[in-house]
Order: sequence, then structure tokens, then C-alpha cells
Amino acid sequence: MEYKRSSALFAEAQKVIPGGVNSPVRAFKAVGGTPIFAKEAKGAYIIDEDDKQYIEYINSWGPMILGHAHKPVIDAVVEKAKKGTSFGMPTAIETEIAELAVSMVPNIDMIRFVNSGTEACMSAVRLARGFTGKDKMIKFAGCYHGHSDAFLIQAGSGAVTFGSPNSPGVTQGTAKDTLLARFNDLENVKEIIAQNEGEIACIIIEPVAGNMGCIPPVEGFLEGLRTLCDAHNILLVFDEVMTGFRLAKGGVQELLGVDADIVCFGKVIGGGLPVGAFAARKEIMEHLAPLGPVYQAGTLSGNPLAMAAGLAMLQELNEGDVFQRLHDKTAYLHKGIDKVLTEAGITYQINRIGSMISVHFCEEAVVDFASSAKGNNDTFKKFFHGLLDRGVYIAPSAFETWFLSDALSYEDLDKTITAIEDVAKTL
Ligand code: KE4
Repeated sequence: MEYKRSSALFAEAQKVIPGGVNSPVRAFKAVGGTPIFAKEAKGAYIIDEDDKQYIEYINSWGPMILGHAHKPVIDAVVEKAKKGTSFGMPTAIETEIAELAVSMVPNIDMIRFVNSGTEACMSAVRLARGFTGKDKMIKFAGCYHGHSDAFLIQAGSGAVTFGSPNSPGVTQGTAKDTLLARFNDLENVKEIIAQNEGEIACIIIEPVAGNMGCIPPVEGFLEGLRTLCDAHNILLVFDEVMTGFRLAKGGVQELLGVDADIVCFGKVIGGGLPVGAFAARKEIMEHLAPLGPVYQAGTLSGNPLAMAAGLAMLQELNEGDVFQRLHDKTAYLHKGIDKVLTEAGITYQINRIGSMISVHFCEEAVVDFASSAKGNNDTFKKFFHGLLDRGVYIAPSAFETWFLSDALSYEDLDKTITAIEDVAKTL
């Protein structure tokens, strides 16, 4: 398929922006080819600069849960913008969205808004370290918490390991405090805690992983982490940047009934504008400046336009049965993909929970990073480009999840399933 205008724009972009993008995953490196440039979007559809329309399953990597250019969100931002775009002063709308978020999510009394999921997770870990007085953190291979140094760590060899940086610029000094565990492997976590008794401030996890494909926790895994944290005075940090306000009103804590100590948000909470947040019970949040000694700040934190977008989004999600509709649509899509890939004799796995779903071209169940990495990427590349050419836009990497929006109709889902049926014949 010829993406003429996107190709020309990409060539220009690469002259002044590293890799031509402002976030690496947009560059199509994992699937090859030229990244398509978005011109506009409405509801369940994106239109690229070559005026080609796609049924889309990225939705800005999660935020567009109600569909693109959702009128109540747009109207709220436009109205707010007329009164100024930023003040660097407290505003009433920050309290309004804070009160609403706190009312929707279990176990949080207070919330601090920041400008990205990275900032939310980075600040949450600093807060956990400040609250506990301990330095180390456990994260899980394959979980992504943004690009802060402490998270860009790849395991060294051995089960119990000090991380080693997987990005230049991250120092060994930073890496030594990040311990890497295997997702869905409670024994491995127990081992790491035993090796570092008394030194671990927090365990940070995507309670439903979305950065190695979609990987739900196995039965008892999150509950086991909760028990371990209680026994060893470790804070459990749920990175719900993807899952917050997506899998349920109260996120994974509500959906799966496991309590976190600190919860991180992003994506949906900003309605598509740059917003992240972290939240916890009062005794933890009171350690934050200006109340307490743990410093955290941001010029544009609580920005009025971003708050207006987020508030309009949360208000709609707080009413009605959007989460059930999203669950039903995703189950319908799952069933349809199952049918056509099976009929085509393809070897595949599908992981799904709520409105998050991913397709993996491998034999065994995908339950952690190692099993996710066994997916056949050549097949995935053909799958991705085959769908793109047929007007269906899924995440340009096998290590991502698809995000459904409520703007998707069952006709859109049927068209998607038909496109997959067609592509399956070429795999
Ligand atoms: P941001 O700093 O990109 O807003 O959020 C970082 C982050 C934190 N936690 C989780 C669970 C996340 O998924 C993310 C960001 N997600 C990626 C998609 N896998 C954003 C896309 C991108 O990097 O451009």
C-alpha cells in the first residue's frame, strides 16, 4: 500500500526530530515500513494524511476510551481555553476532578496530578522510598512504567538479580536499586525479598500487564504480592496508567479485588491531554511536599485544559455501563478472531481482559515476558501490515495491547474480523 503523504512527512520529520517521532513506538521499528501520519480522528476512526480511514484499536495508546474527538471532552477543552491556558496557580477544577477520581477508585484519599504516566510512576516510587525509608524497588520484566532511569533496567543473569541498565545513560548506581522479577511468578518474588530483606521500599507492577501484549495476572498472583508486602513492610504500587478508568471505574483494584498502597494513573484520566496522577491513602500522601519532605513538582501539573478534558471523561465513565459494553465488544471481537484464525490453521494465542486484548503467534500460553517473546514476529509483521492495508490499525508491536473504544460498533468489529480472516490466508 502506498502511503505517499505519510512517507513525505516522515522524511521531513526525520530531519528535525530524532527518528521522526516524539515517541519511539510510533516509528514502526518493530513492524517495519513507514509510520502513518494521523490527520484527524472521530469516534472509532482515524484518517491519515493520505486520506485513508482506519478502524482503530490504539486510541492514542489508551486514552480515547470513548472514541476520538468525543464531543463533551472537546467542548470542555474549548470552553476552558477561552479563559486562559495555564496559570501556575491552584484552580477549582483540580479539586473537582480530584474529588471525582478519589470517589471512583478504592483505597485512595488523596491524588497528585502530573503530566505523564512516567512522572506518576517515578513520583510514586520516590514517595514509597520516602515513606518507608528504604531504597530498593522490585519491578517485573516486561512491565513498562515510563522512561525514568529506575525503570529502564534489564535483568542480569540468574533468578535473583541486580538489574543492569538497558539504556545508555542509566547508571549502575541507579540500576543497583532496581530488582527484576518474573511476572506471574510469586516464588521468584519471595526469593528476591529474602535476598534483600529490609531493603525494599516497594513492588511496582502493571496489575494487568499491557506492555508485553496483554497479560492478566494468574489466579492468586496479585493476592500473593499483597500478602508479601504486608509481611515485609513493602508498599504495593499498582501502575494503572493503562488499566485505570479502563478495566473498571475503580480499575484493577475493583475488577480483581486486590488492594494497592499507591496507584498510578495516566492516559484515560487526561481525556487525551497530558495528565498523569498518583494516589494513595492520606498517611502516605501527606509525605509529599509542601506538606511533607518528599519533593515533587510540575509547572503544568493540573493544567486547566487537561483537567477539563479529564473531568469530562471521568464524569461520563462514572455514569452508566460503558465498562460492560466495552467488555462485551471485546469478547465479541475475541470470539470472531478465534474463529477465523482457527479456520485458517494459524498457531496463535489471544489474551483478553476487559477492553484490552492481544494476539500472539506462538504455541504456548503467554503469561510473562519470556513466553511473550516467543511470538513469531515475522508473522506479526505480516498480520499488522495486512490489517493496515485493509483499513484496520492495531498497535505496531507484538509487545503492546489493543485498546477498544466504546465508539466501536458491532459493524466495525465485524469488518475487523473479516479483515483478519482475509489476512490469515496470507500468513
Ligand atoms: P507516559 O509517560 O508515556 O504517559 O506513560 C508511561 C507508562 C507508564 N505505565 C504504563 C503501564 C504504560 O503503558 C505507560 C506508557 N505506555 C506506552 C504504550 N505501551 C505509551 C506509548 C508510547 O510510549 O508512546
